[in-house]
Amino acid sequence: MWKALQVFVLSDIHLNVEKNKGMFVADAELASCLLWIAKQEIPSIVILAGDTLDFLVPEKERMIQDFEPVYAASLAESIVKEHKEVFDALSALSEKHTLIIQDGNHDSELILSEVREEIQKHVNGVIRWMVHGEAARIQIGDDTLLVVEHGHLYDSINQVCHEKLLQAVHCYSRGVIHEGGYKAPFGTYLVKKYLHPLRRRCPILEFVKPEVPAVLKILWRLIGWREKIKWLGILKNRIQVSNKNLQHKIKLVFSPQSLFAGEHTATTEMEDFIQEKEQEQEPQQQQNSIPPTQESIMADLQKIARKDTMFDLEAFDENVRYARYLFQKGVKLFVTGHSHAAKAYVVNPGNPIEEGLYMNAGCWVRTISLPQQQDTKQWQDFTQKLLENAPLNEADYRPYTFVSIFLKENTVTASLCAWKKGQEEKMVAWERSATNLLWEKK
Ligand SMILES: [Mn+2]
Repeated sequence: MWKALQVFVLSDIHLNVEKNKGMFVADAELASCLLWIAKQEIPSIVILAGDTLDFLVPEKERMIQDFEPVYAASLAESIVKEHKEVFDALSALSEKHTLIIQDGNHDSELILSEVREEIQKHVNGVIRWMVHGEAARIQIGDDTLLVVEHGHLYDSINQVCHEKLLQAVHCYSRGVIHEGGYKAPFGTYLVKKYLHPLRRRCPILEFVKPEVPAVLKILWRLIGWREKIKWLGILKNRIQVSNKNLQHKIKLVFSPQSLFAGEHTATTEMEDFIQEKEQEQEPQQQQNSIPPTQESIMADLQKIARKDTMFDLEAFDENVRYARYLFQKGVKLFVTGHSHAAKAYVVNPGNPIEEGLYMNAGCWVRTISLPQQQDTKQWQDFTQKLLENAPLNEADYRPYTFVSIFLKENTVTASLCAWKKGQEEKMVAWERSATNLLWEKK
């Protein structure tokens, strides 16, 4: 376990082989943020909490396999080269602060030592790697235990089987091919097989958020009916299997009697999607003959906008179901990423034993807010711009975010910050003092 007076968490940066296009376009902003952290006087722990690199964006248009060790190191080299400014800033930061890099579902390749070395080469300080899905535990002051992890282990379509992945690495290191051993999560398959090939035709796929429902709905209009049937089957199966595994894993660790008492009845977005598609009256073949139009995409997005809580900092997200169990075990602050949706709220408020602050650090990927009004003209303009890949208004893009935590005079302050015009802007801050021991919004 680490101890620290100050911690910064950045998640879901998604550095990939592309530069100034695609989902990550924030080289200058990120570098300035990292240099600002580098200049902090208090020696700090800086955690890049997963999906820092994105190995799913292919270098050339090609179908990539579940796990490609040979290709991964050269891809890492290209990524570092394309984002030199960012790695220079990381290097400066690592000389003064403790730099931890955790794995996520887009950079499971960090499990390979040759990939880590490729990154370490460009960073002067020692990088502390956590690449087997484990969480980081950090003690802040005497009373606040912080846990940080990416969060993909709680997401049924993006759960990585770390045991199988490690077996694949064992085989690879001996020159043996691990046939049929490791299967990438369904989300990875979705990105590799559909999202990347289709994004030329439909560029909005890569930055429309909330990611899962919006992308699925648009993809749904672009794929054939055979695939639709196959998808529903796979999605359902994945959810059942992973929910079972996860419940089992959690039961082994936490007190079983309190598990899922009425909480697991909440359906996930994915389950809603499956239900909606299964209930649709139209025969699937017929659906397929209707090409996606601006109207149909607009209608899908409007539906999503009505339920969109992506940028409501206090809207519950799915990780909170698991945060509760950590809080019962004495964790006071739980920080994740993965969903790209920044969050900060207290779970079980006022209960000195089970209370905890849950935060999602958000992301550094270009994301857009869907219009919140019903105004048809505004929606038409918005959808048209999206489809033409034309620049949107400044206000349509959401800010890049991170979490900052520090101890001062026996009080821990945890803030969700936006990085705007080279400066930190606090979106919300919570405090927990050694005398009060409960989280209070500042
Ligand atoms: Mn992720």
